[in-house]
Amino acid sequence: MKHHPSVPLTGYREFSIEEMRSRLSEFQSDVQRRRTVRDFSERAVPRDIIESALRAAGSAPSGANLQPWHFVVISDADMKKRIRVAAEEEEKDFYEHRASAEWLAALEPLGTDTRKPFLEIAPYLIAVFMQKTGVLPDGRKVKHYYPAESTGLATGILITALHRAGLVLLTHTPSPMGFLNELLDRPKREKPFLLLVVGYPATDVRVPDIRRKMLHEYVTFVGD
Ligand code: IYR
Repeated sequence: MKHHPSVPLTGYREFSIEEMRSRLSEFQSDVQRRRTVRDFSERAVPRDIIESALRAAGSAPSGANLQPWHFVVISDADMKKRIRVAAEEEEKDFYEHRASAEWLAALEPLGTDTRKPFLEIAPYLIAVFMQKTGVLPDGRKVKHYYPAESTGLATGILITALHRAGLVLLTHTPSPMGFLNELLDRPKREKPFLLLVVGYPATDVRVPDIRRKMLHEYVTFVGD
């Protein structure tokens, strides 16, 4: 094998099978409590909480370790308003023209519509961008590999970290999201991936009465 620079795996920790079970049981029930929320409180969240969660997200595996993601954290009231106006414009077109009857029927149980007040009410919006190409420190442009998979993995860690911190989120996908490049001054090589809405839930918030699939419905084991 060709030589490549390496270091010892100092961060690894092994647990007994019992510890594995109890750590996973705690993690699983904590993660399973997560619900997507659409009604937020205006209550502020300290910025260091968001930063810590983003540090966790930045640990995600990525194609060729090129870390093809960029997160824009928005708390500025004026920018939140501009994002709301642009998103509602796209959503109006979506709900009134572009969405198929089948899509609208699938959304019915969620009760979503063109109004997106949470974009102004929640203390933080996090715009996630996927970089199809990157720029090296010397200015050379490089191709990124598996940018969607990598950015999805980082976003999953971010959502889990913020949930574990006791915050709620909405994974919002105004479509199309090109307006985010313009408003947030991001280059064309970055594609908007998702808009996360983050904060505390509104008092007495309610969520759709929906169920999650059982393990056997989404897992197949081959072997013991
Ligand atoms: N982007 C629209 C519609 C929408 C689409 C899906 I798929 C959802 O899971 C929820 C909403 C909106 O945000 O309202």
